[in-house]
Amino acid sequence: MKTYRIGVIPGDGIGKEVIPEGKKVLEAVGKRFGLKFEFTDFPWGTEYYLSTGEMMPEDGLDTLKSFDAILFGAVGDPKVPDHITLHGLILPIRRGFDQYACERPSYLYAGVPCPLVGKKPGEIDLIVIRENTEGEYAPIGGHVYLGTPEEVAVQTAVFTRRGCERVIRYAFELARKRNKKKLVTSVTKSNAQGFGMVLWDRTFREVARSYPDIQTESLLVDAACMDFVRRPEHFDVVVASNLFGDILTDIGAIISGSMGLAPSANLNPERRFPSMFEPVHGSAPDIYGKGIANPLATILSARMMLDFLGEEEAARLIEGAVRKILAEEKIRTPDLGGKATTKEVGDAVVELISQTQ
Ligand code: GGG
Repeated sequence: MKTYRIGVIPGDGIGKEVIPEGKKVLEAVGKRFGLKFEFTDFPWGTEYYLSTGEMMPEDGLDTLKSFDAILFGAVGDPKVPDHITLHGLILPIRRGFDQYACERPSYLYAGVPCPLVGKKPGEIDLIVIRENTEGEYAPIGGHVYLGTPEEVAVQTAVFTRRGCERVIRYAFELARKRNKKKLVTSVTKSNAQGFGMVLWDRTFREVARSYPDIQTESLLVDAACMDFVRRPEHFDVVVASNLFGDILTDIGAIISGSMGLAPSANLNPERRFPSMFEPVHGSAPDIYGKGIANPLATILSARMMLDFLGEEEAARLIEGAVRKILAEEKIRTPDLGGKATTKEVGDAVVELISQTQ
């Protein structure tokens, strides 16, 4: 029996509620395909920080290195400032394991209410590739005269030719593989950010020359946000910096029905390190503890994990079960207008997976 070792970090808030559903679904699909998932849970996150002073142990990356993949929930808790929790857990993993390509698909499933008028199922079908290791998230900067009227804060965005080139190339390869509109849209704000983002734009044009079969366009981020709402059906593969990719994918999630349906894959495409799979949503302290968080973003992230591990058939089974549940419009959490609990939705996916011939 093929065994996959999965490091699991539920993290904070609803991360702790949705991750058990993701594991449950992986186990169910494993039974169907003769796959064994050995899960190792790590209690890292804000509670861990409050008792130890760090979000994860110093040797956390060494511990995770030997796993085949990482399943991550969410990070963030009102008890601790977000920049501490984010920079203490998730960002060091993304950077430390060189997970430079973050795939974030947005798809409008049948049965899911769309806030945009007149959109049909499948009409929104785009994928944002978010640069995941540098850009505006680089931990470079500082304060002087902290807390005084003279306080100064400097925050530096980092764009390297290598960093831009590899993520842009990844986007082009994906557009070829998807074989849909064969369009790659690059998003920057190079009229204002005249150094780093000009380097990005130039690199985009250079890489594009190697892909004559793929159409290209470059948009400023404000225009891209507008078009995500006005004509999302236009897009295929979108490649953007760390911050812009993050912002665009919240729009992508909400126009396709809910943050609770948006999965992501933080990939080290060369497979030198484990890749990490997580819902796009955060820890949602406003609903944590009610048992109503939508687990489908996590379940679809588990599906992306299986795809990356080469278990395409198992991945398709999860995708099919999710599609069916959404299309039936019966069992759904409140974000989609239903009354089901997190566990009930997870159970429904498991049941479908177990029954499907
Ligand atoms: N599951 C993703 C998560 O916990 N996100 C919290 C967050 O605010 N992340 C910021 C980011 O990914 O840039």
